Amino acid sequence: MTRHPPPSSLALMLLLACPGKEEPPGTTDSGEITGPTIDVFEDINPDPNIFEANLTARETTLILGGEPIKMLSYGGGIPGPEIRVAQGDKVIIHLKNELPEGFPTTLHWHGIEGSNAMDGTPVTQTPIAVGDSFTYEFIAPRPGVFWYHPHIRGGQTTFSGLYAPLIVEDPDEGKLVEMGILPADRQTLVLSDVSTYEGEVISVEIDNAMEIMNGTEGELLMVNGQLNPTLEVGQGDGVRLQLLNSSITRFYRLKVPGHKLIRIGGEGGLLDKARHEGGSVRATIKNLDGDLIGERTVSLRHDKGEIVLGPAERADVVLIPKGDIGETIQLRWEDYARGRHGMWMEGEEMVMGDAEDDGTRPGIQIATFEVVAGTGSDYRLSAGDPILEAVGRSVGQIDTSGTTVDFTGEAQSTKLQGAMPMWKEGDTWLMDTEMTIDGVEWHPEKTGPTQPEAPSAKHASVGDVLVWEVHNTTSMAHPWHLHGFSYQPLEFIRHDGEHEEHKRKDVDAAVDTGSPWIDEETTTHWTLDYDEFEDTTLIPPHTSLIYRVKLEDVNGDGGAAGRWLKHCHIFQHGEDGMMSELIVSP
Ligand SMILES: [Cu+2]
Repeated sequence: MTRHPPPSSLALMLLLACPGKEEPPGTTDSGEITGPTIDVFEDINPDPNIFEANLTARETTLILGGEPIKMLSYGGGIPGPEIRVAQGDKVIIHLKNELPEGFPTTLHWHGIEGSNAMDGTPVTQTPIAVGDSFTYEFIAPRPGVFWYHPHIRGGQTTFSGLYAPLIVEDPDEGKLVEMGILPADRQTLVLSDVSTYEGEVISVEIDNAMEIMNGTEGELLMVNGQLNPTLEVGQGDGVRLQLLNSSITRFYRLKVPGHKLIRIGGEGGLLDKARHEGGSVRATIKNLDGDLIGERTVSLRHDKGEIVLGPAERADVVLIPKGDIGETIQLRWEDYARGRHGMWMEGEEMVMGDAEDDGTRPGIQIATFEVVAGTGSDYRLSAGDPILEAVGRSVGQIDTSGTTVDFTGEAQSTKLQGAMPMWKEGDTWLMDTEMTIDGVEWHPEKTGPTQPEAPSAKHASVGDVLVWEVHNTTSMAHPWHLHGFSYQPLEFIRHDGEHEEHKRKDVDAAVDTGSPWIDEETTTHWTLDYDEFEDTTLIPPHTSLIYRVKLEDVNGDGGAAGRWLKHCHIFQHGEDGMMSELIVSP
């Protein structure tokens, strides 16, 4: 089958960011280009349980591969400054918006629970105009790796550099390091990407159906704002890597050749036990009446010991470097079969399906670990070893007392839907993108907090326990994000029969035991065999995620009530309409 590039009449235009005033970066006497000025970011509050700081959103110049790029930043640095606090601390950030005209902004504290008025979205506040300031104040109730970014023009501004980690430490971390369970060395790795044209970040706010459908992936892959940085790791010591994918679209299948990454925690803090991700899972097959009719193996589309991070996902992992002093170890981006689409002609008809290279694009080395002299420790950790259990604790399961609300099944589930209608006018093929939740596009940015509620909003009350099914009816993976509450994933259900109409490589057929799953009127079920809290989860194509969430007022101040967004975190999908809200009554 021949695949043709889309016809040029489809207006595949990149609308480049308007060139503004040029601010050439500085140069040293030797002619070397020097980087930007980075603002001081320090705790100005003497109370040890309060972190308070000033933060300015403004333009900056990042030197990437020796070339200056005009970007947006928090305080001049890419990524922005890390906020690191203890569980239960109060965070106060005085944000000044010094972005260029056309960039009103908000700060969304991704994953933070219980402070609706501080959620930083267009349904909780009027965006901060250029030149204005706003003070955010909230409690960090749960340990974990979180982050912050704007929630208005979020795709463009995040692509342009507005992202930074927010890490909430578990009270037992120090003890776990002393016990030798966690490594003493700890590094935060912020993974992001960008594409530029003539020194400026390209526009991702483009009217191009295929680009919206696939999302924009930047050509330059950065770790902590650098191309392939070298990070030192001690021989014999483990290193704890706190990972954040702040890319607007790019999925990372992280691989360290010759090593297995061991996951110890992530979005909801530390896990009971260390674990390897990836490989395959055993699943049960049910017919449409719900009767068990068999078992099969389902590939997770990445190898054991790799970590997959969709946009906005985070992980806390341990790497135990092998090798002698002076040797280097690669951290690699590998492609993940996420259902990136392509188009081609079949006879007279334009058709769409998985891109031919979906999941098979060549990998890229994104960082280098250099083995240096260690501290003399002989650090060891294996999958299955206790983490929280080593201090007599466990993640536990959500308290199910209270009213249970059932958001599962055909009538009550939330459905992620995507369509790309194509039609021919004369000799020209035209197309449009419709990314929706429950069939409706919703754009909360347009009118701010007075925006009428989303047509597909769900309603519940503080204290309710929701069992919630989010059904991805599309043929690409979407990272689902719920604001304000962390949930516990329970089960994935693949709707096998839904694949009939989609043209794809049957990537799972090779590893499924039994017949390929296309055309089968069955569902395939697999459950999580460990407890965890998350706020962003990749939902594979034609699959439902079932999770349980308690709408707890964690800070006891009524802050759980309000309008909370829920959306796909591929920014262009959310902004095209794959966004809705959960409205929580007091
Ligand atoms: Cu999406």
